[in-house]
Amino acid sequence: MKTYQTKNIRNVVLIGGSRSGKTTLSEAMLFEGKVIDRRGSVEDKNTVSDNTEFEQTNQKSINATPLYAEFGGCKINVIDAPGSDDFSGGALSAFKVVESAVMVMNGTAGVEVGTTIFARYADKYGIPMIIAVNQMDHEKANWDLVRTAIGEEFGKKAVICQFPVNPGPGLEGFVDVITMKFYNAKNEELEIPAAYADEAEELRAELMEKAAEGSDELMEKFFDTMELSTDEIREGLRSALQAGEAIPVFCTAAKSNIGVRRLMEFIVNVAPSPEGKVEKTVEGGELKCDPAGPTAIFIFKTAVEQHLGDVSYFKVVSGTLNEGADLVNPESGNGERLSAIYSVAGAKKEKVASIAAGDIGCVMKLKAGKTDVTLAQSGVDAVAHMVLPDAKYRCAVKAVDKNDEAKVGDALNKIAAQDPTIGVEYSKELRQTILSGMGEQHINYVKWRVNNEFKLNVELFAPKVPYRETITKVATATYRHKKQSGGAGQFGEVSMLICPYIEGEPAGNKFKIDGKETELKIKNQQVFDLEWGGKLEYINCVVGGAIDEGFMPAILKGINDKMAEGPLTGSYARDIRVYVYDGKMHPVDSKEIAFIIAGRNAFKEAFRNAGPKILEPIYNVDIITPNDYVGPCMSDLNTRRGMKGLHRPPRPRSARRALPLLDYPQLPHRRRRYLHDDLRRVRSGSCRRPDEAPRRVRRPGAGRGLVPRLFLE
Ligand SMILES: Nc1nc2c(ncn2[C@@H]2O[C@H](COP(=O)(O)OP(=O)(O)O)[C@@H](O)[C@H]2O)c(=O)[nH]1
Ligand SMILES: [Mg+2]
Repeated sequence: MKTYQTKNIRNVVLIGGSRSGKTTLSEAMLFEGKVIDRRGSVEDKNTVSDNTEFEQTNQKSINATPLYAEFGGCKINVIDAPGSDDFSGGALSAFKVVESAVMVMNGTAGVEVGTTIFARYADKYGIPMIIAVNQMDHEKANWDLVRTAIGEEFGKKAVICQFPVNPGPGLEGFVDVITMKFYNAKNEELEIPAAYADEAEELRAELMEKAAEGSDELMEKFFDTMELSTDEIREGLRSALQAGEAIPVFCTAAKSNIGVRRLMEFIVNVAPSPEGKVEKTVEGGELKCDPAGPTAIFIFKTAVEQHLGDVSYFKVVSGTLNEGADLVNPESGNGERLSAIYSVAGAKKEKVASIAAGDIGCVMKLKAGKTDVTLAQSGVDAVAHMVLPDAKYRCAVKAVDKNDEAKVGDALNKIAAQDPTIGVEYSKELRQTILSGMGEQHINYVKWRVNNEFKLNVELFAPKVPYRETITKVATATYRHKKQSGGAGQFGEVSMLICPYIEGEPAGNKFKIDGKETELKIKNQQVFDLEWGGKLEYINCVVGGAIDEGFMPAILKGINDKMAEGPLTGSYARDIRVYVYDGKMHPVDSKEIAFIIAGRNAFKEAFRNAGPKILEPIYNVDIITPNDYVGPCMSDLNTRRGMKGLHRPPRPRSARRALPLLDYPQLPHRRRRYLHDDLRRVRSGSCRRPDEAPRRVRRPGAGRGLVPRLFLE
């Protein structure tokens, strides 16, 4: 294959709901681009894109597959992304390397949950979007429904560039209002049939208006003549598309290969090329997509492929990559030789001599073996890392055979290095390894990989709940630690008062101690942010040198030790104010260890008397569901003690409803408005497989008359 110049490259990702036809469309694009001479189908399990066993068995895409088609003098790199939110990591990492997205919509269903999810992502990541209304040949194809739904979802941004003639199994073709031609089922370009001329004129007028908004010049011309040429429409659409102001709408029937060629033509003519695109670097600098610039490639996907081992897919962000290039990873300093480089269409890989800036390719067996990595000529910074959403689903994982524990750890870490939406961490608090991902299917896929690729058996189960402990009242305690028999003696005595820490409320100094109104003299105070969320305020009120200043850190250490292992259940304690107001020393035996022990025990005793409470984590969740599932979703959430949020966002115009749930309920007491910043860890507690019956958790402390309260993130 020849080396394509940057301006002749188009990088697009196919996004959209599951089963809208992305994989089928990519197959048709490859066929039109002469990469394959026979179209496979999802049902026959022989598409270029869905080429892994898991994908073929499940008849759905799991991985984002880079493909290409040579068309109209251009190389269109097509990344076929999975449609399920569980595997959205594939689409989101593709956003890092494409200049536009084709949103494939199911012509029988209109706007689906997947459409909304991925349109939001495209908007968030600033990726221009083209809509392809697919399955126009399906017996249930409904153009009017889809068109209305598009209008409701995308408003004025959506510009209809095509409409179908006789949608359904007898689909005759599409009228295109950019070229003002009719494309029949054999993809031939014909004059528009008279019956559709008026509708075409009407849509063209709307299209011209939208295109005119693309630039001031075009707007002027449009006002003067009320007419724009086809090229001017293209130019205007390109600007509006790139600015995120226009979403051109096309129609396809990928399975019968109708309209695909015309869509590709539009991509070549109007979709942006990578030329001049600027990537930010980790150091805040910029890398311009220029074939004459310094060589830098960015790895956006890593996969283990049959017979090939590790394959790294990259985009040349700058410069020109030649085979045999020696590059370095600017972040680790490790060098890599790229002895052979390939153009890639799924499993089909073609060796090439060089790849220019903006193009996508792959390389095998890199030492780095990781995604989200830059390899560049020395002196060039790494490209800024991908920004991916936080994990939505967590579970605990362990090896079935205890002897495999280390191997399972290695396997999970390897998978996580390849897929940045997978997280693996050992939770010290829960004493469990927590595996996190984008959804249940995603986690199950990891399990499948561990079983099949690494030949190890793992068990997934619900993680423990990360409870917290706190207090609700003021209490005091005095503890004397004395060890004066045999060897060196130890002596330390600490008197402390503890009370709840309330954010923004200054520390008081008037308390009733031993039945006497007492005013404490605050000498100094420090507020500590606790590693597990919440605060500890440590206040020194010791008068008359009862305890040396030098022992104060030892007492604090004792308190910290006990807070890390709460007196009630061993969970972390938080939001407590400690006043050390008195104590005793011994001229010889007082030493650090004595005060650590005295601090720890005094705290423990005071805590027990201070109305201790167990706190249970709650989480904010946003749920998007079709109207039909609102009821089941609500009752499912009720079985999990879900609370409906107080802050309802405005209802979207479309048929679906966004239900904000578990939004901050207004709890009556400020003290309960617990702020927890260590989101990740706390969230790890809430995950449960949706198919699993709600667990009856015997909450710690329940038997002791302690009613768990909630704490909020
Ligand atoms: N009738 C019809 N069926 C289609 C079309 N495109 C895809 N399909 C079918 O829709 C199903 C899902 O297609 P697939 O390409 O896997 O969708 P993806 O999940 O978006 O990748 C498969 O059974 C396809 O054969 C189309 O244009 N017309
Ligand atoms: Mg697919």
